[in-house]
This record gives sequence, structure tokens and C-alpha cells, in this order.
Amino acid sequence: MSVPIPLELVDALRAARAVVVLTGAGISAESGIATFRDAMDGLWAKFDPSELATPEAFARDPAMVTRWYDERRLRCAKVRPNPGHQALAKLEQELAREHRSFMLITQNVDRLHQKAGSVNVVELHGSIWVWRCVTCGVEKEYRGGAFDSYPPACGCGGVLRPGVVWFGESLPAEAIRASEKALAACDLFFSVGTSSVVFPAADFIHAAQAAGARTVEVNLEPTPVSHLADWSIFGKAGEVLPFLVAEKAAKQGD
Ligand code: BV8
Ligand code: ZN
Repeated sequence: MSVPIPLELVDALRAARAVVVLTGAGISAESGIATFRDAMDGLWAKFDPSELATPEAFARDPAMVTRWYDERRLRCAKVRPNPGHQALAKLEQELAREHRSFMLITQNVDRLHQKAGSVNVVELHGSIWVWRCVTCGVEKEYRGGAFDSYPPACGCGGVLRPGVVWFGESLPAEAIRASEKALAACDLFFSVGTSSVVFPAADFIHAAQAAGARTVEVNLEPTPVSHLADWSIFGKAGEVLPFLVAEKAAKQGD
């Protein structure tokens, strides 16, 4: 482990009553899932993802947008959670045993947190596994192979779109409610693997601070919120988080 972890942070984690963790694409990078803003091979290299993740792009070219999402869904099916996901699942279990609360709020749509065993997960931007008919509204999880047409067809004759939140679309009300409730009650907030430029998630550190929480950022590079965090740790989530969770347990004599 090449990244120093401040002892005060380990103590803060040992003492925290209510922990909230916000994750972004960076925590899935070590599983082999492209982050949202990295220069990418395949479809992403030619297009700007924030251009594709919009209702306008879907209206303009539903075949291209649904093919892009289906390619990402099939990619997600091939990868596994990494030590960063596993550390957060372990931390949730330990805090539950210690009768302390934990909430994981993710911007990711890959469901790797759930695959790693995380239970208390809020999916702010939906899920790439869920597809919804734009005509009849039926919503189903698709875990199979590639769709046989783009845009995929619904039995009603309509077409399916991915069950994700696009730019310009409102986040699920329940996800916002659960996030606001957890942030208002937390005393330790982590922002992990996110460039903190997409809202409202990028504002969550402010809500945590308003609740009096200490804040931690774990990211490969500085972000617009790095200067706000009590601890800003530049390193890989898959290295920093397992080390931090192990240090917490070691000092607790777990
Ligand atoms: C909304 C879809 C009401 C699924 C995505 C103020 C308030 C509210 C809204 C806005 C506002 N200002 C502007 C807006 C509009 C907009 C917005 O935020 N625009 C931005 C660009 C300015 N927000 C919205 O439209 C939201 N809707 O609020 O509704 C409304 C509506 C209209 C107008 C006003 C209000 C909806 C936002 C959701 C958009 N959909 N995804 C999909 O295709 O995936 S967001 C997309 O970006 C992904 O979900 C992604 O998760 C998310 C954020 O990106 P990151 O996760 O941070 O990924 P990124 O690649 O950027 O960064 C990765 C980081 O990890 C990097 O820093 C890297 O260094 C680091 N990293 C890499 N490897 C590692 C690592 N860190 C640690 N370890 C590693 N190994
Ligand atoms: Zn339908």
C-alpha cells in the first residue's frame, strides 16, 4: 500500500455513528469498466458520453444510443467487483454488527456494489440492467445476451430505453429522498472515484458538511471538492479502501 492513510481518519472511522459513501465510475475502473470521462476505445472514443447520455441523443438516434448502452451492459456482465467494492461491502457488514449505520450512494449503473455484497445501496442514476418501454412503460431487468435489434423492441410494439437517468432528466424521487435523509444524519462522508462535476451528486459533500460530518475524498486526481474535504487521499479506491477498512478492524482488535 503506497498511499499514507492519516491515523486520525482511521480513528474517525472507528468512532463514526453514521457513514455515507458516494461512489462514481472510478471505483469500477479497477474492474475494467471505463470511467465516464476517460478517453475510451470503442464507441466512447468517437463520442462524448455526456452527449450520448441524453434524451436528445436517444430521440435523434435510438439505435446508436441503445447499442452503446447494450455494449456497456454486456461489458458489465463480463467483469467482477474489485477490492474497492469488496471493502465497502465488508465495512457495511462490520458497522451493522457494531450497530452503526451505513449508506452507499452510487452514481454507477453497473450494480457491481450489489454483486460485491453491499445491501444499503441508493442508485442515483438508475441501472444499465433495467430497460423500460417508452410506450407502455413496462420495466424489466435484462441479464441475457445482446438484444437482437436496436432499439430493442417491446412486446407492445414500442421500443426499450435503458433504465438510467440521462442529463436533463430528474433523479428518482426515492433516491433523492433516501440520499438527503442519510446525508442529514451522517457524521462521516466519503466521496470515492468521482470527478464531482455531475449534480446533484457533486453537492452531497456540502450536505454532509452542513450536517456536521467529517469528509473524505478518495480519488486518483484532484476534483472541485478536494479543497473542501477534511482528508483528500489521492490513490486507487481498490487499494485505499481495503487498507482503511483493515486498519479500522486492526485498531479495534476485530
Ligand atoms: C437533474 C447516466 C433535475 C447513466 C449520468 C445543478 C443541480 C442539478 C442539476 C444540474 C446542476 N447543474 C447542472 C445540472 C444538470 C446536470 C449536470 O450535472 N450537468 C453537469 C455536466 C454540469 N445534471 C442533471 O441533468 C441530473 N438531473 O439534476 O435533474 C434538473 C434537470 C435539468 C436541469 C437542472 C436540474 C442528472 C445527472 C445524471 C446524468 N447521467 N449517467 C450512464 O450513462 O452511466 S451521469 C454520468 O456521470 C455517470 O453516471 C457517472 O457516474 C457520472 C459522474 O461521473 P463520475 O462517476 O464522476 O465519472 P468520471 O469518469 O467523471 O470520474 C471518475 C473519477 O474517478 C475521476 O476523477 C478519476 O480520476 C477517478 N478514478 C479513476 N480510476 C480510479 C479513480 N479513483 C479512485 N480509484 C481509481 N481506480
Ligand atoms: Zn411496451
